[in-house]
Amino acid sequence: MERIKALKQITKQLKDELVICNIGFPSRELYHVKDSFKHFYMLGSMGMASSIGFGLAMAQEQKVIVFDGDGSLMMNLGSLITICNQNPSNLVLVVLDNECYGSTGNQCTYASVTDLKKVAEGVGFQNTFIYTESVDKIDFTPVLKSQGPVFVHVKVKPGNANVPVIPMEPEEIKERFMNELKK
Ligand SMILES: Cc1ncc(C[n+]2csc(CCOP(=O)(O)OP(=O)(O)O)c2C)c(N)n1
Ligand SMILES: [Mg+2]
Repeated sequence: MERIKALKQITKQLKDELVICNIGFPSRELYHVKDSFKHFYMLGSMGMASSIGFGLAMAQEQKVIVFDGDGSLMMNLGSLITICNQNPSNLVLVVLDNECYGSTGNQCTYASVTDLKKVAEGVGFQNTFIYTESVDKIDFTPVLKSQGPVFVHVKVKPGNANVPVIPMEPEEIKERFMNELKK
């Protein structure tokens, strides 16, 4: 399946978790399939979704779902080590792995060779999941039942959906999200 289908299927199974989404098309697609005041679309800072999600998980008790990309995770791989050792029980890190920098034209990453789930397990993640490209329906129940930090590897086909840019300024996205957190 392509990234947008994985986002659609996973978000359908979420309730009111906080969501941090990776830069570029993943955020555009998530906004298109489902928008919420509980979504933070991270525009600009490639690699930082996992770190932002981690900080947020440590700072409060609600469950945090991070949608990251293979290229972005590999740009900030140290984040995995910090997350694992700090052990936030309310953090789920989902890596939508299309083996490329999809948002900038599908340039290959090393994810076709480097197995990111094995990397997470090597770092020490106890709860990891894989949904391979052949999976047609993502059952997210076991993930949501697992104690965090959880690492979820979703292999997706390259391809960006034809969806428009998010019609909000970054400041607006940030303020909307922060106001929601203060509730
Ligand atoms: C530090 C930095 N380098 C490069 C970019 C340009 N850039 C934006 S998104 C992106 C690709 C992200 O790839 P990945 O995390 O795998 O997500 P995908 O788009 O494939 O879902 C790149 C290279 C950036 N925003 N910041
Ligand atoms: Mg990618």
